[in-house]
Amino acid sequence: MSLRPILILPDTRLRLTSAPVSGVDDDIRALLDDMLETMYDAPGIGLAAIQVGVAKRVIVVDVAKREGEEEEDVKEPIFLVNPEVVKASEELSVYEEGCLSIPEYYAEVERPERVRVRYLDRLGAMQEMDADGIMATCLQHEIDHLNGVLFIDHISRLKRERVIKKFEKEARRR
Ligand code: GNR
Ligand code: NI
Repeated sequence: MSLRPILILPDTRLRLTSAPVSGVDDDIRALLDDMLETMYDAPGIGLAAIQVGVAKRVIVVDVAKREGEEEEDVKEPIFLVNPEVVKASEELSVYEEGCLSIPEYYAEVERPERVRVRYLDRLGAMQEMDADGIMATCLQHEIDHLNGVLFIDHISRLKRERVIKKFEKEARRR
């Protein structure tokens, strides 16, 4: 297992459409393990493969509560290959989102409150999961990444252009 560097806005690879995975083999499992380690290290609650420069339809999430210090080690990782939203509620909800590829910027995004997601697990078996709350938000945020979509695409154009300009300026300084 190893940590991989996370791509930061305005890296153009974040706008790629990731390709479906043809089968879950040991290489994909190694990628999933590196992604999980990278996500926990960041720390974050989700990560898409394109955020470490790999344009494959692979995500990891762990939204387990970590309120007390004692619960720091409670890990509930979920590995999703070729995830798709097969059903979304009409009811919407608003969450304050952030993204490891847009560090230290947060904004409210409105999305379906509940989703059903179909995916392959780390053994390649087809699964379906119903999610709500932060899990539903996180899954939609990650699946967006697979389509080159960032959470700032769901906010006002004024705010989006402002944050993109800020990160372009940062990138020029580095
Ligand atoms: O760590 C993350 N937190 C988060 C908070 C609200 C909504 C979505 C997320 S996902 C984000 C990690 C990330 O960038 N995943 O792509
Ligand atoms: Ni993100």
